[in-house]
Amino acid sequence: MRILVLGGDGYCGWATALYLSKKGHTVAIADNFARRQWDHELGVQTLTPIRTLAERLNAWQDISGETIDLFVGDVMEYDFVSSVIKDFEPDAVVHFAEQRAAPYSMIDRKHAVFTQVNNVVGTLNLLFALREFAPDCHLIKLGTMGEYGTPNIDIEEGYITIEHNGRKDTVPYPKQPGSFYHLSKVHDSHNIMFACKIWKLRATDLNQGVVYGTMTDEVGLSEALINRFDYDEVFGTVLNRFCVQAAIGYPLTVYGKGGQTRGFLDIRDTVRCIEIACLKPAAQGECRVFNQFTEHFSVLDLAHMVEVAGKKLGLKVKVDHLPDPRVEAEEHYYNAKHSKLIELGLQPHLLSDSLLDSLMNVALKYRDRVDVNVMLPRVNWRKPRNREEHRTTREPMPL
Ligand code: NAD
Ligand code: USQ
Repeated sequence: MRILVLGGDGYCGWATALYLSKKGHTVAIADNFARRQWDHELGVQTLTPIRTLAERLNAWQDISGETIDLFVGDVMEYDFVSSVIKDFEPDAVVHFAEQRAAPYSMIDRKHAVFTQVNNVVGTLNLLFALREFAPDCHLIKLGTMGEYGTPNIDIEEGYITIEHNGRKDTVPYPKQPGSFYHLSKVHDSHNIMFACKIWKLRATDLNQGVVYGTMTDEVGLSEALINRFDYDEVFGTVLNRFCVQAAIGYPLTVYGKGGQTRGFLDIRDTVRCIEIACLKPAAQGECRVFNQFTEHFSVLDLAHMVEVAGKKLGLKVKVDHLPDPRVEAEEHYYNAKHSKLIELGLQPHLLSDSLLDSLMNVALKYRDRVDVNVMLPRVNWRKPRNREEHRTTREPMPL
């Protein structure tokens, strides 16, 4: 297949582009390197020393003999998106190219507005470009499990059948997201659903859980192909952060009680889920939704698992409870369905198997690069920064 990966310089996108290329698909990447710019803005860097995209693509060509085409540009520019679709003529577009950190979207007004404009406008441009130049192309869009929030009932895959005043209907599952970032994904989902209905586009909205790990078979082939591993308070996700904290003897930063429960998956399953979605496309006019995670854990479960794994490696791991900088339920019911990808052939990598090799060892290997100043949360959901605070020091925001 001809597969276009938007956001292919990022964490999920890079691993996916290599995986699909290795599988024999013709792959192209589009990216505007915004993510590298946000790292500069925040004064943070990935634990792993990632190379420039040009260097990585050359290394991939040398190692695999496969070429991945590169389009540099911003999906917020319609001319860019439409020209890529026209030039590359994809069978499938995998759309990762969004601002994806909840804390980044909660820094202040400017970051909230940027996140929603970047994400919603990029996706809208893509929908219009597909309608005009590639109406049969399958859109595979990365959404998030956080779109649903933490309702006190079971979470279905995208839609729920309800009976109301004696009548029955199947409707989109209610959304109660917990940040302006997560809200941007809800807006995207509605726009995609609407475009499929009116223009008969085909789309798969993947409500992905929190991804962990950095190694895939392809990324592991050479140091030159290494993927991002973020651990800072804005872009670092919880399990990746805990592993880095354990590797340097920093107390694990559990926010609040730690009963916050989320769906998680190994990055090796992310790339496989994308391939499954590509190979088994949605029908014309269909907007299907898959919940893309393999297991769920509470934050405290993860902290204890890291504690045990650390002990085996001779590390002294302490678990700390910080006041929660987010507004979220710290104890709640959580039961989300996630059977559709399994039914289509996904064989999950479970956390217990992969934690030590894939995560702790990477964290230990690069621990000399860790900046301890980026561990404490400074972004506060209750108190967005004002202009003065935005020109900030590295001091934690007062809670
Ligand atoms: P990332 O920040 O590592 O990668 C995103 C990439 O998109 C970056 O390379 C960035 O430069 C690019 N990009 C952003 N805006 C762009 C624009 N306007 N034009 C062109 N390129 C642009 O993020 P990631 O962790 O790889 O996440 C990818 C997608 O998966 C996101 O949509 C995210 O919401 C979703 N997701 C991620 C996770 C996770 O745990 N990482 C979990 C669930 C869903
Ligand atoms: N948390 C801690 N300590 C930390 C970091 C986080 O207790 O040091 C807690 C948070 O309060 C939250 C949970 O861990 O309750 C998850 O936080 P996270 O930063 O790992 O993940 P989140 O903000 O939800 O965002 C990440 C990705 C995002 C993706 C989402 C999937 O950054 O792109 O959409 O996971 S989901 O959570 O399913 O919505």
